[in-house]
Amino acid sequence: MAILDTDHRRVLTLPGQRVLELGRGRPLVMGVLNLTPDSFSDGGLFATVERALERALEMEHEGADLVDLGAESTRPGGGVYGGGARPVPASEELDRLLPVLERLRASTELPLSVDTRKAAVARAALEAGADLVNDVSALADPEMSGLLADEGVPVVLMHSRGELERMQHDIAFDDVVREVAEELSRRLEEAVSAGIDRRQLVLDPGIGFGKTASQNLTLLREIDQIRALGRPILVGASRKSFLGRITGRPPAERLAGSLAVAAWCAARRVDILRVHDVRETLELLDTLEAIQRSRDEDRSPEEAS
Ligand code: HH2
Repeated sequence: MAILDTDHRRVLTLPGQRVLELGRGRPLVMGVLNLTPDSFSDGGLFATVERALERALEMEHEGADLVDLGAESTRPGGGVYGGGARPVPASEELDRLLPVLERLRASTELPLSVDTRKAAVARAALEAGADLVNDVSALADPEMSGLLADEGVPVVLMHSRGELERMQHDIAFDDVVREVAEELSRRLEEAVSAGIDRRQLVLDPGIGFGKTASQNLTLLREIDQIRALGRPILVGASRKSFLGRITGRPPAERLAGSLAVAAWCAARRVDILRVHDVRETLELLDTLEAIQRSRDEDRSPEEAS
């Protein structure tokens, strides 16, 4: 089996005739830009417009394929996360998001996604030039699916259960992989029934959202079963607390664990990796790809044909 598979090309269509090509041989790297005071690993770091712009352009320079702007922390409540993030009203989310998004859009063609659960925020972000919507609630806002069907942009549907505030208190799966796959499949079909183009939908198992550390590991181990739903897969495991359980490290020191997950996912043809450490993740993926390519180049012409 090829480590980095090139036979699963798919295209997400962005506004303005632009595309995101998936399955080109390595996962795409989505850089995280948290415009929040309270995100679990980097809250407050990019809280000024200047600092946020600088980080976004730095990620572009490092080779990010897209950048995900989030202005509300989605840190779940309970367990290692304590009380969870404070929900913010749409007006506050927009006050954090729009000044950065507008200036970023004016400076780069890089695909920009908005990480939001609110249709009002998604609408304003798309008007300001966002290209895709990353919804960790998978269309819980009743206005969201209609908006996305009309806009026709790519959408990430992430698996989670229950309210963020209590999510880590109420964990109950008999078979985490089967149940996540079934629930994601239901959300996928609901999205399609609501008029969203199936070809624009990306699925995400929601690592860290209402799952125990060992359930997160099981989902990663069995990620092929989520891929079997037939849509591109995004994984967001970067710096998450299950990595801290393994390595004993605080969020900002979980690079090695995050890279291990990236390598695992690349070998299983995950399409998009949502990461804080863009440069290091790309160096890892480039190295995997070089090993793969060297094997192809070493083959004799007969073997390679
Ligand atoms: N994880 C976080 C936020 N958004 N989106 C998707 N699709 N998948 C994820 O796993 C995911 C996500 C949480 O990470 P982060 O943004 O770093 O923290 P916070 O929510 O505290 O801002």
